[in-house]
Amino acid sequence: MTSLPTPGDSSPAPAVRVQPEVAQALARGAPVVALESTIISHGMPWPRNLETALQLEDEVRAQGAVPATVAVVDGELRAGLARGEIEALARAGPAVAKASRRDLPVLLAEGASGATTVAATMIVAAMAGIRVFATGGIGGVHRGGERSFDISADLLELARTPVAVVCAGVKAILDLRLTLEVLETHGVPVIGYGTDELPAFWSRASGLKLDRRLDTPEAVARVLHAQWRMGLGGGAVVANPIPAECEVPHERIEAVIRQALAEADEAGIAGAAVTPWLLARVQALTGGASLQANVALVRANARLAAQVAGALARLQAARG
Ligand code: PSU
Ligand code: MN
Repeated sequence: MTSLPTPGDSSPAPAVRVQPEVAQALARGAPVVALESTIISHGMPWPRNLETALQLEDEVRAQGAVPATVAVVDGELRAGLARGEIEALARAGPAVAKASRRDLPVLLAEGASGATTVAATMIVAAMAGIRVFATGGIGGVHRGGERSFDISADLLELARTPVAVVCAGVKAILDLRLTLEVLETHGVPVIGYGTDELPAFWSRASGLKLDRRLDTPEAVARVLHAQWRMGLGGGAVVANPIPAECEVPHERIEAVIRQALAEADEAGIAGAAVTPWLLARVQALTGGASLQANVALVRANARLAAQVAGALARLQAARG
């Protein structure tokens, strides 16, 4: 799991500071949904990022669940942020560190702050006891990943950490087929919510078949419950297609992605900077259209995640 004791060190391991409202919900078995913060700092421009982060919390609450936005604040792992803390992340934007698994120890040691990626949010959520998490798109295998080895740590986290990630699939800046292959290799269930195909973030369909389609939050919760009850561990992807009225035509996005990829190559962008750089470039080239779609799909994911968390809480109460 996520916290192995270090030999010879008897000091208490760093824990997650869980907001009181979140801790109370977890203690009484009520549904909680984790939300990530890289999407706030690196995924959307100010002030839309703050507006969206707060809307996501409202969406979760409207379904009767408690939101827990995750970040590292002054060297502390946090599940559940105050409004002022969310606003600080939103205002800082890309100036705040993008924190994935490998970055957490450094931030803790230095007492620094960071916006958590899908991988890091899963880790903090699992440590806090939160099982369901909503975001926009997960990281994956980049185009050309078979040569560059640029594979998001999100995929390996999904293999090891027991949190379900509700997302709108994978952005086409990535290689969707290779991403599915890596998830399959690592035994991560990928569930299409009301669809047989992997959604491609801005598009409802990608042409890539999934082997599992489920149509209700209860059905999704039953799979998660079975996975964890049998001790299989690991996470799951719940892929929820973008609302039809918000889709962006594939041809339009593809042209923009090709341009962004060529520019990134030209500029020598590498490592952790690649994903934020491409996301920002695609957003700039498509203007308001992709941002509006992005906001709509994350809100839909927050709603579905809250429903799944509710169904899971009912199952756990009934069966233990
Ligand atoms: N994909 C998106 N929007 C995002 C991200 C990915 O459509 O905001 C962010 C998430 O925080 C994700 C991270 O966990 O980028 C993946 O980065 P990398 O590819 O460097 O692992
Ligand atoms: Mn990468």
